[in-house]
Amino acid sequence: MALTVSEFERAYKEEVLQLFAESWQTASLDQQFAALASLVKRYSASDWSQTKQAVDHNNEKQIYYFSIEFLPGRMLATNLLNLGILTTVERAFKEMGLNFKRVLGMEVDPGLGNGGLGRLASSFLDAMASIGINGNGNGLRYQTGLFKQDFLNGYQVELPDDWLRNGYVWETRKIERAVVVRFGGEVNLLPSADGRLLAQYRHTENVLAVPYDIPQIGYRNGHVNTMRLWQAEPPAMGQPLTVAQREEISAISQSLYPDDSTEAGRRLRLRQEYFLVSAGLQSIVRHYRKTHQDFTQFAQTVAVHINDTHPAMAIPELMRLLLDEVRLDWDSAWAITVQVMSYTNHTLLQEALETWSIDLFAPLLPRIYQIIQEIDHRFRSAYHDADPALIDSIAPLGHNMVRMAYLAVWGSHAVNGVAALHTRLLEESVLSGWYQLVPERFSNQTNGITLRRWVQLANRPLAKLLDKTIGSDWRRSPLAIEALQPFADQPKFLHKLAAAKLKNKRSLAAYVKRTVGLSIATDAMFDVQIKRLHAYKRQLLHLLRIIDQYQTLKAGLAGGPKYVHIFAAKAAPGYYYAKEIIKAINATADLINHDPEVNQQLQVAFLPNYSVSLAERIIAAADVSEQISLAGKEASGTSNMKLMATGAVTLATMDGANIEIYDAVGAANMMTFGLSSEQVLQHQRNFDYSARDLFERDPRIHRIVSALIDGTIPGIEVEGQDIYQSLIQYNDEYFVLADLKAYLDAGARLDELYLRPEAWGKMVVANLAASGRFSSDLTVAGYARDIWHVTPENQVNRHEL
Ligand code: 6GP
Repeated sequence: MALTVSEFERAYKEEVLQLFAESWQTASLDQQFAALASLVKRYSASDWSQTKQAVDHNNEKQIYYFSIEFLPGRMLATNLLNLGILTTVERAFKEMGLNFKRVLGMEVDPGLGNGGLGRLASSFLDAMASIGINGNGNGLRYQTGLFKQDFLNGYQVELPDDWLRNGYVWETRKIERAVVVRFGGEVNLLPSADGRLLAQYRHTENVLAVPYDIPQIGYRNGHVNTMRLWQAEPPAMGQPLTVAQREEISAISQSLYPDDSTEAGRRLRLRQEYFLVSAGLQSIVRHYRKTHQDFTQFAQTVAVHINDTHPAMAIPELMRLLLDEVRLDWDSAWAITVQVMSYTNHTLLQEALETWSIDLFAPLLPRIYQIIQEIDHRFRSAYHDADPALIDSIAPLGHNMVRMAYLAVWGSHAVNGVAALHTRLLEESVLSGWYQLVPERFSNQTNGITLRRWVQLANRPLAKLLDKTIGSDWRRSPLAIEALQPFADQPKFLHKLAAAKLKNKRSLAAYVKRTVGLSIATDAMFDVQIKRLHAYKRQLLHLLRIIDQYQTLKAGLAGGPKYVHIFAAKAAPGYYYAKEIIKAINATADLINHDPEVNQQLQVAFLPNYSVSLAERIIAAADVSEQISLAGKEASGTSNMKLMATGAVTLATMDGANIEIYDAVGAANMMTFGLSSEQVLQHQRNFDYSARDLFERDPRIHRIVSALIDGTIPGIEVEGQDIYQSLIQYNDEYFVLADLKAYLDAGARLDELYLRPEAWGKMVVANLAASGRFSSDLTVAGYARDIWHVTPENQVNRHEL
């Protein structure tokens, strides 16, 4: 949008006055933020309304991205950037003498997600708007997020993440669009006038689903989509409810990821999932009916994407609506449903493949269960000629369970994994039976990231340098950054690149000092591992390398470059082992940071409360990106992409999207090590891996691992023992020791390169130049082409590669 500095200033001052009856000079930072956000929302309002009108007017296809999680991060800077007024507003703030950065910092991170899956969902919403397709988010408006993490004596402490306490400036409550979602009760199928059965519900628990809409502004294209979040409320009318009943209703959208280790927790989770899909689909069907007489056009105008299995009940729910409310026959309803639905799998971990016991499921969702039974029955009949054992093993119902992933594949026309290796492993293992049956449904769509957020906004020094060096095309066309490659040989440019990195390191160092009181050396190599804490991600492996570095320095041997190891990770509240790793890292950090014999060379910072905003601070400052999951476990990873895109060099196993980063940058520009997924599988099949052997035979491994239990690291008597036992006694399920030697060697090679700034700079440039292909704009263009069958207004294409 066109806006001059003085126009903006005038509007802003007026906004502060109108909202708070305050002059802009006396307004608090919170008020300054709220006024700016409110103005931005206003600036986007007409585009938002026009985008919605155009959709209806032209009968354009809409994508609905159903996800139990979103992690949008702060939105203000993104919205300013995407409206094209970021620099104008910055200038105005400077003129007014207001602190723009601090105002941005007043925004809360929405507590709507846990990790990669949620962040990906949000990056897709940004991408859909930015490439100009009609793509809307459909999620839940959790009152409280996962938790706020702090450390007490090195232990994780979980504090409530009450992120909505002061309201959320970007949302609009749309009570007039509320729908009713029904749980429980009885369903009777009664004959009706049209000769078919009519489902009649009795004694249901009715929950009002109230939507809150948030604009999703596209990058400088006037396209504004909607993220719709549903809140559960007791209905205004009907039977009076007890306090307990009202609470049970509100609980549905109360908090993200309730503890699922209890039956009550599981039931609540199931209620959340159904609430999400039923509210979303009811509103989609209602909207469609406003402009259409019949359902012949439905699959051409609506696509529903199931983001992992949590919303897989969208399949039987759409069937329910088409059968019971629209009154279609089964075959027509099923044909529409399969055309509308598509499903992305995000994990190979067995424990994350959702199943629901029928005992829990059937009474809570009787009609949905009936429909799933029918789906299962018809699936089995359709394949009565096939191997019965195969069909049995992949049917939607089996072992007294509803198997969500299988339901999702059968009810979708397209199924995809999130990196090439992941998709292949889905086809070969987790979903191999399905792949045999319907191979044509499978495709790979490698994840992507919002480069605008991670480079344009979170790495301003780099962004400026890119503009000066190759012009600003890269801001709109991600692949244009390839033009940087020739600069790998220009020492002057490499110098500037290093200077930009140093600037980012200084900002991060100031933040670390402020928050945890540690002064980190900005002339050190910043070695970063940021992601959820999980055994398969192997933060433990990283810790063992740190212990090795510590022992080397203590032995008086010359170390490599100066190191600052930076961690950020939350462990699930019930994940005891992960919490022990956190404690062990913190205890080691404490030991090292306070030891004058080593702390000039080596430091460790575990930053609490990993979040999108914290990631924005860390990533720009990183030199090394640790992507060291056990091969075959990390579906894709996305921090790997964010880090390489801001000039970090990747130290990685051949897992997930690391492999594609390797393909993009070449062997010379990334350090890989460790077992391949095939080798891991071999060992698991042959039972020929012995961690104890390695421990006993290799003196270095022996020395490192022993530090966990011999008092080297004070304060981890219990944790050190447990971790030690997980490695030695229980044979190291995640092959940490199997990969340790190769990891240490790879680290040493990286050290050598780091000590040669030109060699390092070359690698950094190669990474930057190759980063464009990991833009989520391109990923989403792939979904649009292969899965949703829509054409973006703004053409972007990975096939340009
Ligand atoms: C994650 C995967 O673990 C990660 O590898 C991937 O990059 C990300 O999804 C986005 O695709 N999975 C989840 O967060 C999850 O909850 C059920 O999977």
